[in-house]
Amino acid sequence: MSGFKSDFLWGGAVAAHQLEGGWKEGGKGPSVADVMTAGAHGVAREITDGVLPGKNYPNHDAIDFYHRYKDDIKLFAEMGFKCFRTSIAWTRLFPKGDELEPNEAGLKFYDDLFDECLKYGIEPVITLSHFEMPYHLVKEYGGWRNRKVIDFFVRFAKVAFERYQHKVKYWMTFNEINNQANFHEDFAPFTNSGIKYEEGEDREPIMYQAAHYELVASALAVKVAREINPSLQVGCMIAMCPIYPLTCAPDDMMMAMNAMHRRYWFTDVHVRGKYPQHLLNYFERRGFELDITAEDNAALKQGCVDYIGFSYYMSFATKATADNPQLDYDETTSLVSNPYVKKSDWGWQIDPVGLRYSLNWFWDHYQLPLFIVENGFGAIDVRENDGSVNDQYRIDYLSAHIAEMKKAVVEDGVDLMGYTPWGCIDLVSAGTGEMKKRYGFIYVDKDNEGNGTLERSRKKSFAWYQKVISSNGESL
Ligand code: P53
Repeated sequence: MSGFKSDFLWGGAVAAHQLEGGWKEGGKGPSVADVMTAGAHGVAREITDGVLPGKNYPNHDAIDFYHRYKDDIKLFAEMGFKCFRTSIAWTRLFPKGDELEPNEAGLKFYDDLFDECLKYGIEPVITLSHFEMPYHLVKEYGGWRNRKVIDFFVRFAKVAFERYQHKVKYWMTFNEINNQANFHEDFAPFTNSGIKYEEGEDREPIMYQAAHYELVASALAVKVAREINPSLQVGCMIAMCPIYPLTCAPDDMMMAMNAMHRRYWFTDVHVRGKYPQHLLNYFERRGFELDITAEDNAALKQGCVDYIGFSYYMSFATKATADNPQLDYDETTSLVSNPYVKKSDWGWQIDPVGLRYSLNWFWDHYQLPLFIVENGFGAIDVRENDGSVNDQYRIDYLSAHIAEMKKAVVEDGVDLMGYTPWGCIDLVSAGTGEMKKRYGFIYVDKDNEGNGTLERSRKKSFAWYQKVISSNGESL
Protein backbone atom coordinates (compact mmCIF):
# COMPACT_ATOMS: atom_id res chain seq x y z
CA MET A 1 0.00 0.00 0.00
CA SER A 2 1.33 3.45 -0.82
CA GLY A 3 -0.77 5.42 1.63
CA PHE A 4 -4.08 5.44 3.46
CA LYS A 5 -7.08 3.50 2.15
CA SER A 6 -9.33 5.45 -0.20
CA ASP A 7 -12.18 5.25 2.34
CA PHE A 8 -9.99 6.29 5.28
CA LEU A 9 -12.13 7.98 7.92
CA TRP A 10 -10.61 11.43 8.43
CA GLY A 11 -12.59 13.52 10.86
CA GLY A 12 -12.64 15.01 14.32
CA ALA A 13 -13.73 13.97 17.80
CA VAL A 14 -15.66 15.51 20.69
CA ALA A 15 -17.86 14.32 23.54
CA ALA A 16 -21.40 15.47 24.33
CA HIS A 17 -20.74 16.87 27.79
CA GLN A 18 -17.72 18.88 26.63
CA LEU A 19 -19.47 20.85 23.92
CA GLU A 20 -23.26 20.55 23.94
CA GLY A 21 -24.24 22.67 26.92
CA GLY A 22 -28.03 22.79 27.23
CA TRP A 23 -27.61 20.70 30.34
CA LYS A 24 -31.27 20.94 31.29
CA GLU A 25 -32.82 21.26 27.86
CA GLY A 26 -35.09 18.77 26.20
CA GLY A 27 -35.62 17.00 29.52
CA LYS A 28 -31.94 16.17 30.02
CA GLY A 29 -30.98 15.05 33.51
CA PRO A 30 -27.73 15.91 35.32
CA SER A 31 -24.71 13.73 34.58
CA VAL A 32 -21.45 13.27 36.45
CA ALA A 33 -19.96 16.02 34.27
CA ASP A 34 -22.58 18.46 35.58
CA VAL A 35 -21.28 18.27 39.16
CA MET A 36 -17.65 18.96 38.31
CA THR A 37 -16.29 22.48 38.76
CA ALA A 38 -13.53 24.13 36.75
CA GLY A 39 -9.95 23.31 37.79
CA ALA A 40 -6.59 24.09 36.20
CA HIS A 41 -3.22 22.44 35.57
CA GLY A 42 -2.33 21.09 39.00
CA VAL A 43 -5.71 22.05 40.48
CA ALA A 44 -8.18 19.14 40.49
CA ARG A 45 -11.78 19.72 39.45
CA GLU A 46 -14.02 19.61 42.50
CA ILE A 47 -16.73 16.95 42.50
CA THR A 48 -19.60 18.52 44.38
CA ASP A 49 -22.52 16.80 46.07
CA GLY A 50 -25.05 17.77 43.42
CA VAL A 51 -25.11 21.17 41.74
CA LEU A 52 -24.32 23.85 44.32
CA PRO A 53 -25.02 27.60 44.03
CA GLY A 54 -22.07 29.89 43.39
CA LYS A 55 -19.83 27.27 41.76
CA ASN A 56 -18.55 27.36 38.18
CA TYR A 57 -19.68 24.25 36.26
CA PRO A 58 -18.22 24.70 32.78
CA ASN A 59 -20.05 21.76 31.19
CA HIS A 60 -23.50 23.23 31.86
CA ASP A 61 -23.27 25.60 28.92
CA ALA A 62 -20.02 24.44 27.30
CA ILE A 63 -19.85 25.86 23.75
CA ASP A 64 -23.60 25.63 23.16
CA PHE A 65 -23.31 23.04 20.40
CA TYR A 66 -26.83 22.00 21.40
CA HIS A 67 -28.13 25.10 19.61
CA ARG A 68 -25.31 25.72 17.17
CA TYR A 69 -24.57 22.27 15.80
CA LYS A 70 -25.79 23.07 12.29
CA ASP A 71 -23.24 25.86 11.86
CA ASP A 72 -20.48 23.77 13.45
CA ILE A 73 -21.13 20.74 11.25
CA LYS A 74 -21.08 23.03 8.24
CA LEU A 75 -17.54 24.02 9.24
CA PHE A 76 -16.57 20.35 9.67
CA ALA A 77 -17.93 19.70 6.18
CA GLU A 78 -15.87 22.61 4.86
CA MET A 79 -12.76 20.91 6.27
CA GLY A 80 -13.81 17.80 4.38
CA PHE A 81 -14.61 15.53 7.33
CA LYS A 82 -15.57 11.99 6.35
CA CYS A 83 -16.67 11.22 9.89
CA PHE A 84 -17.46 12.98 13.15
CA ARG A 85 -17.01 11.29 16.49
CA THR A 86 -19.24 12.43 19.31
CA SER A 87 -21.11 10.73 22.14
CA ILE A 88 -24.74 10.41 23.06
CA ALA A 89 -25.36 12.02 26.43
CA TRP A 90 -26.92 9.12 28.35
CA THR A 91 -28.94 11.70 30.36
CA ARG A 92 -30.69 13.03 27.26
CA LEU A 93 -32.10 9.55 26.56
CA PHE A 94 -32.51 8.45 30.17
CA PRO A 95 -32.39 11.56 32.41
CA LYS A 96 -32.02 9.53 35.60
CA GLY A 97 -30.70 6.34 34.09
CA ASP A 98 -33.12 3.87 35.64
CA GLU A 99 -36.27 4.74 33.69
CA LEU A 100 -37.93 2.02 31.63
CA GLU A 101 -38.77 4.31 28.71
CA PRO A 102 -36.48 6.79 26.95
CA ASN A 103 -37.02 10.53 26.64
CA GLU A 104 -38.27 11.30 23.13
CA ALA A 105 -36.90 14.86 23.05
CA GLY A 106 -33.39 13.53 23.66
CA LEU A 107 -33.76 10.87 20.99
CA LYS A 108 -34.97 13.48 18.55
CA PHE A 109 -31.97 15.74 19.19
CA TYR A 110 -29.56 13.02 18.05
CA ASP A 111 -31.76 12.13 15.08
CA ASP A 112 -31.45 15.72 13.92
CA LEU A 113 -27.73 15.87 14.69
CA PHE A 114 -26.97 12.67 12.75
CA ASP A 115 -29.17 13.80 9.84
CA GLU A 116 -27.20 17.01 9.69
CA CYS A 117 -23.94 15.05 9.48
CA LEU A 118 -25.28 12.68 6.84
CA LYS A 119 -26.47 15.62 4.77
CA TYR A 120 -22.77 16.35 4.11
CA GLY A 121 -21.74 12.71 3.81
CA ILE A 122 -20.17 12.80 7.28
CA GLU A 123 -20.41 9.45 9.02
CA PRO A 124 -21.25 9.75 12.74
CA VAL A 125 -18.98 7.67 15.01
CA ILE A 126 -20.66 7.32 18.37
CA THR A 127 -19.47 6.63 21.91
CA LEU A 128 -22.20 5.46 24.26
CA SER A 129 -20.57 6.37 27.55
CA HIS A 130 -18.06 9.19 27.48
CA PHE A 131 -17.61 10.44 31.07
CA GLU A 132 -21.29 11.40 31.37
CA MET A 133 -23.30 8.75 33.25
CA PRO A 134 -26.49 9.91 34.95
CA TYR A 135 -25.73 11.47 38.33
CA HIS A 136 -28.83 9.76 39.72
CA LEU A 137 -27.10 6.41 39.22
CA VAL A 138 -24.22 7.67 41.34
CA LYS A 139 -26.47 8.84 44.17
CA GLU A 140 -28.90 5.94 44.22
CA TYR A 141 -26.74 3.02 43.16
CA GLY A 142 -23.13 3.99 43.83
CA GLY A 143 -22.31 4.12 40.13
CA TRP A 144 -20.62 1.10 38.59
CA ARG A 145 -19.97 -0.46 41.99
CA ASN A 146 -23.45 -1.80 41.50
CA ARG A 147 -24.28 -4.72 39.20
CA LYS A 148 -27.73 -3.23 38.53
CA VAL A 149 -26.14 -0.53 36.40
CA ILE A 150 -25.35 -3.19 33.76
CA ASP A 151 -29.05 -3.48 32.93
CA PHE A 152 -29.51 0.28 32.78
CA PHE A 153 -26.59 0.64 30.39
CA VAL A 154 -27.70 -2.21 28.16
CA ARG A 155 -31.19 -0.72 27.96
CA PHE A 156 -29.69 2.62 26.93
CA ALA A 157 -27.45 0.93 24.35
CA LYS A 158 -30.35 -1.07 22.91
CA VAL A 159 -32.53 2.02 22.53
CA ALA A 160 -29.68 3.84 20.78
CA PHE A 161 -28.86 0.95 18.42
CA GLU A 162 -32.51 0.45 17.51
CA ARG A 163 -33.20 4.08 16.90
CA TYR A 164 -30.02 5.03 15.02
CA GLN A 165 -29.01 1.76 13.30
CA HIS A 166 -29.62 3.23 9.84
CA LYS A 167 -27.73 6.44 10.61
CA VAL A 168 -24.78 5.22 12.67
CA LYS A 169 -22.61 2.25 11.77
CA TYR A 170 -19.57 2.78 14.05
CA TRP A 171 -20.04 2.65 17.82
CA MET A 172 -17.87 2.47 20.91
CA THR A 173 -19.08 1.42 24.35
CA PHE A 174 -16.97 3.05 27.11
CA ASN A 175 -14.59 5.92 26.50
CA GLU A 176 -11.06 5.32 27.81
CA ILE A 177 -12.29 2.55 30.06
CA ASN A 178 -8.73 1.97 31.27
CA ASN A 179 -8.24 5.51 32.64
CA GLN A 180 -9.47 4.15 35.95
CA ALA A 181 -6.19 2.28 36.33
CA ASN A 182 -5.40 5.68 37.87
CA PHE A 183 -7.63 5.00 40.87
CA HIS A 184 -5.76 6.92 43.59
CA GLU A 185 -6.93 10.20 42.14
CA ASP A 186 -10.63 11.05 42.26
CA PHE A 187 -11.07 12.08 38.62
CA ALA A 188 -10.96 8.82 36.67
CA PRO A 189 -13.05 6.70 39.07
CA PHE A 190 -15.75 9.36 38.97
CA THR A 191 -15.75 10.08 35.24
CA ASN A 192 -15.30 6.45 34.15
CA SER A 193 -17.50 4.79 36.73
CA GLY A 194 -19.42 7.30 38.84
CA ILE A 195 -17.45 6.19 41.87
CA LYS A 196 -16.81 8.39 44.88
CA TYR A 197 -14.58 6.63 47.34
CA GLU A 198 -15.20 6.78 51.07
CA GLU A 199 -12.37 7.75 53.36
CA GLY A 200 -10.14 4.73 54.04
CA GLU A 201 -11.72 2.45 51.42
CA ASP A 202 -9.46 -0.01 49.61
CA ARG A 203 -9.81 1.59 46.21
CA GLU A 204 -8.17 -0.96 43.96
CA PRO A 205 -10.58 -3.92 44.18
CA ILE A 206 -13.52 -1.53 43.85
CA MET A 207 -12.03 -0.27 40.61
CA TYR A 208 -11.62 -3.82 39.30
CA GLN A 209 -15.20 -4.64 40.25
CA ALA A 210 -16.59 -1.58 38.48
CA ALA A 211 -14.48 -2.24 35.40
CA HIS A 212 -15.71 -5.83 35.36
CA TYR A 213 -19.36 -4.73 35.35
CA GLU A 214 -18.59 -2.27 32.55
CA LEU A 215 -16.86 -4.94 30.51
CA VAL A 216 -19.84 -7.26 30.93
CA ALA A 217 -22.19 -4.40 30.00
CA SER A 218 -20.04 -3.66 26.95
CA ALA A 219 -20.10 -7.29 25.85
CA LEU A 220 -23.87 -7.51 26.29
CA ALA A 221 -24.23 -4.32 24.25
CA VAL A 222 -22.10 -5.77 21.44
CA LYS A 223 -24.34 -8.84 21.42
CA VAL A 224 -27.51 -6.73 21.33
CA ALA A 225 -26.10 -4.63 18.48
CA ARG A 226 -25.46 -7.75 16.40
CA GLU A 227 -28.97 -9.03 17.06
CA ILE A 228 -30.50 -5.73 16.00
CA ASN A 229 -28.37 -5.23 12.92
CA PRO A 230 -25.34 -7.35 12.00
CA SER A 231 -23.85 -4.53 9.95
CA LEU A 232 -23.20 -2.42 13.06
CA GLN A 233 -19.56 -2.24 14.12
CA VAL A 234 -18.95 -1.91 17.85
CA GLY A 235 -15.52 -1.13 19.22
CA CYS A 236 -13.88 -0.55 22.55
CA MET A 237 -12.08 2.68 23.41
CA ILE A 238 -8.74 2.58 25.18
CA ALA A 239 -6.57 5.48 26.40
CA MET A 240 -3.21 4.43 24.99
CA CYS A 241 -0.19 5.90 26.72
CA PRO A 242 2.50 3.29 26.01
CA ILE A 243 4.75 2.81 29.03
CA TYR A 244 8.46 2.68 28.28
CA PRO A 245 11.22 1.47 30.60
CA LEU A 246 13.41 4.40 31.67
CA THR A 247 16.52 2.30 30.92
CA CYS A 248 17.35 -1.08 29.42
CA ALA A 249 18.08 -2.53 32.87
CA PRO A 250 16.17 -5.84 32.92
CA ASP A 251 14.14 -4.84 35.96
CA ASP A 252 13.09 -1.61 34.28
CA MET A 253 12.03 -3.61 31.24
CA MET A 254 10.03 -5.98 33.44
CA MET A 255 8.49 -3.06 35.29
CA ALA A 256 7.36 -1.55 31.98
CA MET A 257 5.83 -4.85 30.94
CA ASN A 258 3.92 -5.14 34.20
CA ALA A 259 2.77 -1.56 33.82
CA MET A 260 1.44 -2.35 30.34
CA HIS A 261 -0.36 -5.38 31.78
CA ARG A 262 -2.00 -3.28 34.45
CA ARG A 263 -3.11 -0.48 32.12
CA TYR A 264 -4.15 -2.52 29.06
CA TRP A 265 -5.73 -5.79 30.29
CA PHE A 266 -9.06 -4.10 29.58
CA THR A 267 -8.30 -4.52 25.87
CA ASP A 268 -7.70 -8.26 26.34
CA VAL A 269 -11.15 -8.68 27.85
CA HIS A 270 -12.84 -6.56 25.16
CA VAL A 271 -11.07 -8.31 22.31
CA ARG A 272 -10.58 -11.87 23.51
CA GLY A 273 -13.58 -12.14 25.81
CA LYS A 274 -11.62 -13.36 28.79
CA TYR A 275 -9.31 -12.18 31.52
CA PRO A 276 -5.57 -12.55 31.01
CA GLN A 277 -4.03 -15.04 33.42
CA HIS A 278 -1.58 -12.48 34.82
CA LEU A 279 -4.50 -10.47 36.16
CA LEU A 280 -6.30 -13.46 37.69
CA ASN A 281 -3.04 -14.36 39.44
CA TYR A 282 -2.70 -10.78 40.63
CA PHE A 283 -6.24 -10.82 42.08
CA GLU A 284 -5.31 -14.00 43.95
CA ARG A 285 -2.02 -12.65 45.25
CA ARG A 286 -3.75 -9.51 46.51
CA GLY A 287 -6.70 -11.42 47.92
CA PHE A 288 -9.27 -9.52 45.83
CA GLU A 289 -12.54 -11.38 45.85
CA LEU A 290 -14.53 -10.06 42.95
CA ASP A 291 -18.06 -10.76 41.83
CA ILE A 292 -17.27 -12.42 38.49
CA THR A 293 -19.81 -15.14 37.68
CA ALA A 294 -19.77 -17.97 35.14
CA GLU A 295 -22.62 -16.16 33.40
CA ASP A 296 -20.48 -13.02 33.17
CA ASN A 297 -17.65 -15.00 31.64
CA ALA A 298 -20.02 -16.46 29.06
CA ALA A 299 -21.28 -12.95 28.24
CA LEU A 300 -17.73 -11.67 27.78
CA LYS A 301 -17.05 -14.44 25.29
CA GLN A 302 -20.11 -13.56 23.24
CA GLY A 303 -19.45 -9.85 23.06
CA CYS A 304 -15.97 -9.42 21.62
CA VAL A 305 -15.52 -6.09 19.88
CA ASP A 306 -15.19 -5.53 16.13
CA TYR A 307 -12.41 -2.97 16.27
CA ILE A 308 -10.15 -1.14 18.70
CA GLY A 309 -10.69 2.59 19.05
CA PHE A 310 -8.05 4.38 21.02
CA SER A 311 -6.82 7.81 22.05
CA TYR A 312 -3.18 8.74 21.85
CA TYR A 313 -1.77 11.93 23.34
CA MET A 314 1.48 10.95 25.04
CA SER A 315 3.74 8.18 26.21
CA PHE A 316 4.74 7.38 29.79
CA ALA A 317 7.95 6.00 31.30
CA THR A 318 8.59 3.94 34.42
CA LYS A 319 11.41 2.32 36.35
CA ALA A 320 11.92 -0.36 38.97
CA THR A 321 12.63 0.75 42.53
CA ALA A 322 14.02 -1.13 45.53
CA ASP A 323 10.84 -0.61 47.57
CA ASN A 324 8.75 -2.41 44.93
CA PRO A 325 10.22 -5.93 44.68
CA GLN A 326 7.21 -7.35 42.82
CA LEU A 327 7.39 -4.55 40.28
CA ASP A 328 3.75 -3.61 40.74
CA TYR A 329 2.57 -0.62 38.75
CA ASP A 330 0.84 2.22 40.54
CA GLU A 331 -0.05 5.04 38.19
CA THR A 332 0.36 7.76 40.82
CA THR A 333 3.83 6.72 41.96
CA SER A 334 5.45 4.64 39.21
CA LEU A 335 5.74 7.17 36.40
CA VAL A 336 8.93 9.10 35.69
CA SER A 337 9.79 11.85 33.27
CA ASN A 338 11.19 10.77 29.90
CA PRO A 339 14.35 12.82 29.22
CA TYR A 340 14.07 12.28 25.44
CA VAL A 341 10.75 14.02 24.83
CA LYS A 342 9.30 17.50 25.40
CA LYS A 343 6.15 18.27 27.33
CA SER A 344 3.07 20.41 26.68
CA ASP A 345 2.14 23.27 29.03
CA TRP A 346 0.00 20.74 30.88
CA GLY A 347 2.93 18.35 31.32
CA TRP A 348 1.82 15.85 28.64
CA GLN A 349 4.84 14.19 26.99
CA ILE A 350 4.94 14.85 23.26
CA ASP A 351 6.03 11.71 21.43
CA PRO A 352 4.92 11.16 17.82
CA VAL A 353 6.97 7.96 17.49
CA GLY A 354 4.96 6.59 20.39
CA LEU A 355 1.92 6.62 18.11
CA ARG A 356 3.62 4.34 15.60
CA TYR A 357 4.72 2.15 18.49
CA SER A 358 1.17 2.04 19.87
CA LEU A 359 -0.35 1.12 16.51
CA ASN A 360 2.13 -1.73 16.16
CA TRP A 361 1.59 -2.83 19.75
CA PHE A 362 -2.18 -3.08 19.29
CA TRP A 363 -1.85 -4.77 15.92
CA ASP A 364 0.70 -7.33 17.14
CA HIS A 365 -1.45 -8.20 20.14
CA TYR A 366 -4.92 -8.31 18.64
CA GLN A 367 -4.99 -8.19 14.82
CA LEU A 368 -8.18 -6.18 14.84
CA PRO A 369 -8.78 -3.04 12.77
CA LEU A 370 -7.61 0.06 14.66
CA PHE A 371 -9.17 3.49 14.80
CA ILE A 372 -7.34 6.49 16.30
CA VAL A 373 -10.33 8.27 17.75
CA GLU A 374 -8.40 10.97 19.65
CA ASN A 375 -5.06 12.67 19.25
CA GLY A 376 -4.22 16.31 19.72
CA PHE A 377 -2.40 19.13 21.35
CA GLY A 378 -3.96 21.12 24.19
CA ALA A 379 -2.43 24.57 24.05
CA ILE A 380 -3.07 28.21 24.86
CA ASP A 381 -4.07 29.98 21.66
CA VAL A 382 -3.66 33.70 21.09
CA ARG A 383 -6.31 35.38 19.00
CA GLU A 384 -4.80 38.31 17.13
CA ASN A 385 -6.60 41.62 16.65
CA ASP A 386 -7.67 40.59 13.17
CA GLY A 387 -9.25 37.45 14.65
CA SER A 388 -6.63 35.02 13.33
CA VAL A 389 -5.02 32.28 15.42
CA ASN A 390 -1.59 31.22 14.26
CA ASP A 391 -1.47 27.74 15.81
CA GLN A 392 1.60 26.45 14.01
CA TYR A 393 2.50 24.40 17.13
CA ARG A 394 -0.71 22.42 16.68
CA ILE A 395 0.05 21.83 13.00
CA ASP A 396 3.55 20.68 13.98
CA TYR A 397 2.19 18.27 16.60
CA LEU A 398 -0.48 16.78 14.34
CA SER A 399 1.67 16.52 11.21
CA ALA A 400 4.42 14.74 13.16
CA HIS A 401 1.85 12.27 14.49
CA ILE A 402 0.22 11.70 11.12
CA ALA A 403 3.66 11.07 9.59
CA GLU A 404 4.28 8.31 12.17
CA MET A 405 0.79 6.92 11.68
CA LYS A 406 1.53 6.69 7.98
CA LYS A 407 4.72 4.71 8.65
CA ALA A 408 2.70 2.29 10.76
CA VAL A 409 0.28 1.78 7.86
CA VAL A 410 2.65 1.85 4.90
CA GLU A 411 5.83 0.35 6.31
CA ASP A 412 4.47 -1.81 9.12
CA GLY A 413 1.21 -2.96 7.57
CA VAL A 414 -1.13 -2.00 10.41
CA ASP A 415 -4.84 -2.01 9.53
CA LEU A 416 -6.01 1.51 10.36
CA MET A 417 -9.61 2.64 9.76
CA GLY A 418 -9.40 6.32 10.48
CA TYR A 419 -8.14 9.28 12.42
CA THR A 420 -10.23 11.78 14.38
CA PRO A 421 -8.16 14.45 16.16
CA TRP A 422 -9.57 15.48 19.53
CA GLY A 423 -11.54 18.64 20.08
CA CYS A 424 -11.78 19.61 16.42
CA ILE A 425 -13.67 22.61 17.74
CA ASP A 426 -12.51 24.20 21.02
CA LEU A 427 -14.39 22.75 23.96
CA VAL A 428 -14.26 22.25 27.74
CA SER A 429 -11.24 20.24 28.85
CA ALA A 430 -12.19 16.99 30.54
CA GLY A 431 -9.23 16.89 32.87
CA THR A 432 -9.23 20.49 34.03
CA GLY A 433 -12.58 21.97 32.99
CA GLU A 434 -10.73 24.84 31.34
CA MET A 435 -11.57 26.51 28.03
CA LYS A 436 -8.03 27.78 27.61
CA LYS A 437 -6.66 24.28 27.03
CA ARG A 438 -7.65 24.33 23.39
CA TYR A 439 -7.41 21.60 20.75
CA GLY A 440 -9.54 22.93 17.90
CA PHE A 441 -9.14 23.82 14.27
CA ILE A 442 -12.04 26.13 15.07
CA TYR A 443 -11.63 28.78 17.73
CA VAL A 444 -14.54 29.44 20.10
CA ASP A 445 -14.69 32.79 21.82
CA LYS A 446 -15.17 31.79 25.44
CA ASP A 447 -12.84 31.92 28.44
CA ASN A 448 -12.40 29.96 31.65
CA GLU A 449 -14.83 32.18 33.54
CA GLY A 450 -17.52 31.59 30.92
CA ASN A 451 -17.23 35.01 29.24
CA GLY A 452 -17.24 35.42 25.48
CA THR A 453 -19.49 35.68 22.44
CA LEU A 454 -19.21 31.96 21.52
CA GLU A 455 -18.36 33.14 18.01
CA ARG A 456 -16.55 30.52 15.90
CA SER A 457 -13.52 31.29 13.71
CA ARG A 458 -11.05 29.27 11.63
CA LYS A 459 -7.53 28.88 13.01
CA LYS A 460 -4.49 28.46 10.76
CA SER A 461 -4.74 24.70 11.34
CA PHE A 462 -8.20 24.67 9.73
CA ALA A 463 -6.89 25.14 6.18
CA TRP A 464 -3.95 22.85 6.93
CA TYR A 465 -6.21 19.96 8.01
CA GLN A 466 -8.52 20.58 5.07
CA LYS A 467 -5.55 19.92 2.80
CA VAL A 468 -4.46 16.85 4.75
CA ILE A 469 -7.90 15.37 4.16
CA SER A 470 -8.21 16.36 0.50
CA SER A 471 -4.79 14.84 -0.22
CA ASN A 472 -5.63 11.71 1.85
CA GLY A 473 -2.67 12.37 4.11
CA GLU A 474 -0.12 13.15 1.40
CA SER A 475 0.16 16.85 2.18
CA LEU A 476 1.35 17.32 5.74
P1 P53 B 1 -8.14 17.06 28.42
C1 P53 B 1 -6.18 11.71 30.55
C2 P53 B 1 -5.24 11.09 29.75
C3 P53 B 1 -5.51 10.87 28.41
C4 P53 B 1 -6.73 11.27 27.89
O1 P53 B 1 -7.99 15.64 27.72
C5 P53 B 1 -7.68 11.85 28.69
C6 P53 B 1 -7.41 12.08 30.02
C7 P53 B 1 -8.43 12.74 30.89
O2 P53 B 1 -8.14 14.08 31.03
O3 P53 B 1 -8.92 12.19 28.27
C8 P53 B 1 -9.28 12.16 26.90
O4 P53 B 1 -9.47 17.57 28.03
C9 P53 B 1 -10.79 12.15 26.85
C10 P53 B 1 -11.40 13.45 26.40
C11 P53 B 1 -10.49 14.58 26.80
C12 P53 B 1 -9.18 14.43 26.04
O5 P53 B 1 -8.59 13.18 26.30
O6 P53 B 1 -8.02 16.77 29.87
O7 P53 B 1 -11.34 11.07 26.12
O8 P53 B 1 -12.69 13.55 26.92
O9 P53 B 1 -11.01 15.84 26.61
C13 P53 B 1 -8.17 15.51 26.34
O10 P53 B 1 -7.04 17.90 27.88
